[in-house]
Amino acid sequence: MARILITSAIPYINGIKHLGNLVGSQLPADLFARYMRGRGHEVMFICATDEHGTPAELAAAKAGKPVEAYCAEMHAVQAEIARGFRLSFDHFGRSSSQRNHRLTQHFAGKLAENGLIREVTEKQVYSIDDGRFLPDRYIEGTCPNCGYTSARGDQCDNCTKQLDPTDLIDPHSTISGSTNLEVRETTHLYLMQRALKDRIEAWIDSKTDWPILTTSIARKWLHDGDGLQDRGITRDLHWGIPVRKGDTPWPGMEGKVFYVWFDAPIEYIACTAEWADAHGLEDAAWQRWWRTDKGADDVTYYQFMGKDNVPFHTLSFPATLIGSGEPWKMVDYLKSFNYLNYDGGQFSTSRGRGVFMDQALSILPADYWRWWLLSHAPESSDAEFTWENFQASVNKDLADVLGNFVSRVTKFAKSKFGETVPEAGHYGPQETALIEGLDTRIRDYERLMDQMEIRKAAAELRAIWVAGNEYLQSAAPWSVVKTDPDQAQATIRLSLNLIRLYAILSRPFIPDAAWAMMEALSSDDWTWPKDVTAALGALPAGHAFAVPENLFRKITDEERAEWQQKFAGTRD
Ligand code: B3M
Ligand code: ZN
Repeated sequence: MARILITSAIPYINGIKHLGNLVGSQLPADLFARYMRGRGHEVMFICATDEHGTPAELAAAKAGKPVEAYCAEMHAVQAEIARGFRLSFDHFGRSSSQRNHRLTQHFAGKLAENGLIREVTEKQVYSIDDGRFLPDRYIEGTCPNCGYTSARGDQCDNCTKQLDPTDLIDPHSTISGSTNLEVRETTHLYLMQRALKDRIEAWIDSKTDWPILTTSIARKWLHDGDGLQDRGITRDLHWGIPVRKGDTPWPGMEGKVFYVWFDAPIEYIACTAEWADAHGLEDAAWQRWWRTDKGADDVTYYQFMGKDNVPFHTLSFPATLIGSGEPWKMVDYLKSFNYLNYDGGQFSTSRGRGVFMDQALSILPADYWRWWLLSHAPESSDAEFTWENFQASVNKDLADVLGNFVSRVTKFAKSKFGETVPEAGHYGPQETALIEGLDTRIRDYERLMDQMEIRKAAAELRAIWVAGNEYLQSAAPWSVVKTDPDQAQATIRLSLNLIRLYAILSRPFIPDAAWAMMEALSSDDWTWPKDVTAALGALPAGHAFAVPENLFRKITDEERAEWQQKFAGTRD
């Protein structure tokens, strides 16, 4: 039994995520966690809400709520939706937790102790009416180059000229509209990543089995332009983790907080500590996942994220961990994803274009979405959600192939032989061939799942469902029963056992349907089928079963058209 640590990129607190966000981190991480548990390994699966930064502050202000209350509320909303999608986190934490405050301050203290922090004084725009410094994108004014009146502090969207906020004519705050702005000096902490470049590079070079998508992004950031830059890790904001050196104050840093991207990945560790706290466990319980001097040397750590998050996980977070000089567990395998597009364009949170997680669950159960998203995961390139494709995939794979098999077998069995596994007959050449074929396919499925080749694993699982259908079609117990009832009983005995096998294999993708199949077979034996012959004998003759409700329904053309219309854009 191995020990597997899995983290999903932690979603920002402001707003509900769309399906593209879901398939880029949380959902594939869940698939992998469920699979590894199914194989009998010890799994720790961690996710949280990413609660700091200006977007959280502004969203709270827009909602007319104090930021703490807003975050608490949105955390509960996101946790509920995660449960709806059956995301099986061991803990869904919060980056605003006291655990993360203490750990983030601890790391900053260690980095300073090791001479890896320097102070930089810079000029920034301060809004007197808002009582805060304004990040570049919260300042707008007239472009000195083209006269466009809504140019942002960092760039003019009209003529694309790179700007400095002080270049703008008639600048104003986009938060309050105030023009009462002035330039003030402010001092920030910089993490000296350049000093760690060689060690980070050597570490990335050692990851020869990582996907190209991951390593190419990391190498680009190491080498492009001037190479890896030192990075500001503090901000002049009210909401965030106060800047401290471990548990002592940091002179000159009063009133400042850590930059959200500094504390967010540290939350992976802090969240595991939150998990331990929630279960009344000692620190040793989380440290054995994270400290190589406390048991984590035999942990294999997998991270899941969208490609835009890769630089932070291959450079910045490793710089924090390496720079601390402490024996923290580093990621062993980083699985990154391209983007999922929506119906000929992009998902857009601001314009409400595409399907958002809450809306998805309001129209169909989690398994329908899980199956489509995972079997079309944007791995080697961007992928696209279309309603036609979604309808076809649900109707064919789930309803026609899997659902139909379960329903045909159980209904026929019940009508001819009653509600127990029939006992007569023997397995012949057809059954032997089926078992051999399944054995090969199941080993392939395991290999693909181990390698996190998600689309290919989904295709293999579907092929395993198809093999059952083809067997049933050719064994044709509904006609054989008239001439050789014993043979028909053997076919049905095998097919009922096959449903249980499908429940186990399908569970990482479609956990609710898997549960319904297992329940119908009055079994609770989820043992992974190492030996297919033995697995197909798990339900003995005389074992009771029931006909389950239809596992999947079909999506009609009318529904497809209606949903296409409904999610085309402009959500409130
Ligand atoms: N919250 C960005 C995102 O949700 C960011 C990830 C943090 S992972 C430590 O895409
Ligand atoms: Zn311009």
